[in-house]
Amino acid sequence: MVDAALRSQVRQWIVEAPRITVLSGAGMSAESGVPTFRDALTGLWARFNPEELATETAFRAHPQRVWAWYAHRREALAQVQPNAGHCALAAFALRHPGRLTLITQNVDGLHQRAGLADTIALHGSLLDDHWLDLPRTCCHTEPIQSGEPPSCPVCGNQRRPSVVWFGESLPGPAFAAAEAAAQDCDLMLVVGTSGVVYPAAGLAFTAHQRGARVVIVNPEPSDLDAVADACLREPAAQCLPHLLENS
Ligand code: BJW
Repeated sequence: MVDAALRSQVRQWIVEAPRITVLSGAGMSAESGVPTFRDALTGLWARFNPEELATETAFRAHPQRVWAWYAHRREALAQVQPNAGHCALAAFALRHPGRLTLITQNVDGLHQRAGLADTIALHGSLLDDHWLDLPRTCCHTEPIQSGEPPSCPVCGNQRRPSVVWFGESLPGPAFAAAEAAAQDCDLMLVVGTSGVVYPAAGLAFTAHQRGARVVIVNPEPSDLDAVADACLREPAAQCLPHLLENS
């Protein structure tokens, strides 16, 4: 059941906060029809071991299988739209220029499609790919050979999805911007993440340690609840419009 008093308290905190940072995860896009990772029944990893798909080692061992899995997810994205939660965040940012910074772990591009072009994407993008190994001259000059994965016809270098796999560093400028936004905010909204993947999850601890209020929007408990000033146990697309509209 919705806790109307808590929601209204959080609305007040939003009104009062000069700088708001949002950290979103897969649950943000669940109501758009994008599966989360760790949901026991419908999550992307309910049937797969992440180690077998979301690492560079897995890609090198089984490039066709891993490429096909990402290609399937990329195609599925063409069928989905930003939901009311994405739109409420984008509309708020438009009404309050410079006040909201959005950090996402999501690779689906839905925040950007909702209008938040300057979203800080910590884990890359499912819509892009790049060379697996350092590109040679031929990779730049020859037309890419189609296939699963596509490759350079001369040296065999393969294209890989531009997402951040386990064991890989996050894009440096994006992570630096995210850390600055976590350090400098007055309120952090943590939406739809289990909070188990680092260093992204650590941003909520940073915000808390620096004195910001931390509010979690998630129907289920998460690993970040310990640092939360409030946990709104609601789905993002229902909760965010109530929190952000007319403020
Ligand atoms: C709803 C909802 C609704 C549902 N509304 N909510 C410190 C401690 C321990 C380990 C580490 C550490 N530091 C680094 C590590 C290692 C590792 C890590 O974190 N491992 C842990 C899992 C143990 N991290 C890394 O390897 C990172 N790199 C790194 O640290 O580099 C430095 C380094 C270099 C060299 C060697 C070692 C370190 C990289 C992490 C990359 C993560 N990549 C993935 C895959 C992307 C590609 C792909 O899409 O396939 O990113 S993993 C996956 O998890 C994906 C997500 O962005 C990420 C987070 O998941 P998220 O978003 O939280 O989703 P779920 O499914 O977990 O949760 C969904 C939530 O939504 C749930 O809570 C639901 O209840 C909720 N929900 N419906 C609101 N309607």
